[in-house]
Amino acid sequence: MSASLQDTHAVAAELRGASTILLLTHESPDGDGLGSMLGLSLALRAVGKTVVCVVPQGCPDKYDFLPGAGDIDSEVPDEAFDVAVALDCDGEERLGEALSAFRAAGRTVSVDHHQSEARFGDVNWCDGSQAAAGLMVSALVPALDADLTPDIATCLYCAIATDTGFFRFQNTSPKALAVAAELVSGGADPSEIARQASDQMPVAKARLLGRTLSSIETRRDGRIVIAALTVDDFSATGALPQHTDGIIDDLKRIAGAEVIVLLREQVPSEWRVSLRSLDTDVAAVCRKHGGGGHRLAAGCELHGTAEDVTEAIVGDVAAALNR
Ligand SMILES: [Mn+2]
Repeated sequence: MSASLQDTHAVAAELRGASTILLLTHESPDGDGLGSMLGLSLALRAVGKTVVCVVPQGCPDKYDFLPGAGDIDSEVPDEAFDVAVALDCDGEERLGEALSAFRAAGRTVSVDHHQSEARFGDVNWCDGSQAAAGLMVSALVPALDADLTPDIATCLYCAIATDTGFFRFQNTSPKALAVAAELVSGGADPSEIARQASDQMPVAKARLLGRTLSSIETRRDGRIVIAALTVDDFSATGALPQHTDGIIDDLKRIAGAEVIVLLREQVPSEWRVSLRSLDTDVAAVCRKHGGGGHRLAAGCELHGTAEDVTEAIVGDVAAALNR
């Protein structure tokens, strides 16, 4: 049996043995985290488990269409569950406010596909070769003896589609496409999921996108593109932090850009820095500043003026570009 299959069965065995299960994902949850969580919750409920899904900040509006999204709790529960599962979390601190509830469970499980170590559970299935956590949950569904329903297929298709940039990023593997095809056969609607999770945006986000595009600076003959959003940009547009989701991917469309740096000021002088690259290892740059992520998509948090933070990151990015 392959290592991955062994891990699938170890996680499935842990879930079968539980009667109450808490499902969690990372802070500022994305389509992969939410789709994986909701798809797994529907499969577990179908085989008789009591399941609670918690997102401390609540489900971002754009993912309201996912089946089961209305059942997500924003309150972190007091009771201890038999098993808690962290999905798509590259480190237990990524659970944010839900970390205490995770730790309080009888057994803990981590299912993750980031490159950095996510082995913080009693049972861990961490596989950096998987394009999305949704692919891993797609394997868990049959391992739990649950049927693939259209609702589960919708959640898992959304997970895989969003983490592969709707099948355009480098992680778009034959396996990602094959599993997505199975999910479409199982009732997922690719056109509707793309419309909900990617194409449409609230007007506040459109205004924020406008400000992002006007803030662009370039370095190294346009190979590095930098954009910054300040606290003022959010208050002037009425945009929420969740509205930055996907904006960095729009910046990747700039011709000649090899590394994109997006700075978001969370509170004055506290910056969330997101990096995307075509080839340069930006996870290494972010690890140097206490962050992490994937080789081509990573992030960290820094304190200071926009200028200081930009210089600190751009210096390291420029050095990595030359390597
Ligand atoms: Mn993911």
